[in-house]
Amino acid sequence: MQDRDGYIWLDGQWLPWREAKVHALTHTLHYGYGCFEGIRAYETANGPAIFRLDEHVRRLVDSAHILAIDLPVDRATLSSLCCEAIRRNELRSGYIRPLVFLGAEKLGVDPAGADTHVMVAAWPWGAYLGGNAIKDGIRVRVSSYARHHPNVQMCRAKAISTYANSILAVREARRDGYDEALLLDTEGYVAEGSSENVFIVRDGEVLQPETTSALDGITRRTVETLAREAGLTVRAKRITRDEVVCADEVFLTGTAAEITPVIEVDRRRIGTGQPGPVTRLLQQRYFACVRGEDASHTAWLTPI
Ligand code: PPE
Repeated sequence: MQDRDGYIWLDGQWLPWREAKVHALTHTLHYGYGCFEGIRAYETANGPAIFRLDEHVRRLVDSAHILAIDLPVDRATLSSLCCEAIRRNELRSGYIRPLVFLGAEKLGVDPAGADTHVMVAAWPWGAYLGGNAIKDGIRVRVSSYARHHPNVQMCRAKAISTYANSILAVREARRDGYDEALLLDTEGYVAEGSSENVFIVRDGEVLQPETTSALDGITRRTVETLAREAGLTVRAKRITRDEVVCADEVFLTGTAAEITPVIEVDRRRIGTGQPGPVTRLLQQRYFACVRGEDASHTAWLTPI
């Protein structure tokens, strides 16, 4: 990642990509305290546009607030930096990564005295879970690791530190030959994927976990709206792992993973073993929105 052309915004300036560096004693590098966002820009007929930028920037500000980190930049500045990251790097589509971290001004767990730093980068990023994942679906295992309890880490924040949990889970899943992990919460109910929210479909009803431990995903919220507009019932409830394996359809949602069908969980086939009709319908509607082809949702796009 480090050896590329392009520009990264770091603490007030656009630096050449290779020069956007931090010191080895950076507080966040030692203790993982900070937060970030993951945002996609898509190619539309009118040039690149960022999908649901306001919601992502708002979640970043909320994440910082949850962590009690004072941001040195406001929402409007963050939004314009995201647009500028696409523009400066001459991307037609891409993934934008704003990151808030604490600096090398001091070490020791208490961050008092460490300055807040902000970085924004953008680069091209294709299918997150592999070339055919979106078309053919993926195989998932229930993780032996539980998703954070909300009193261990406050789970509405997209906090850097929560991702050690995601990394343990995804490495375990891949080591065992699966594509992705599905984490349960500490009570044993379905929470989410290592970097995606999860939905199941049963008898035409779209169900999502009623959980306080999953990230409040923006793709999840988009899918909820699109499913309702398609006349489907969407409901949040506690979901158990046996309900997942007995579902007609299962899919994961996330900015990076978009809408990825799950065709197998713990070596049990889901439905027909092929991505199902509800998943396909929601994929179609989602991709129409992000590409600016759905006139009723152009408000979700910020043209660059
Ligand atoms: N849960 C987790 C734990 C998560 O990381 C993500 C996004 C989601 C749910 C879905 O949220 P949303 O993107 O708002 O729909 N994961 C981001 C990071 C992926 C990465 O590898 O980095 C993403 O999809 O951008």
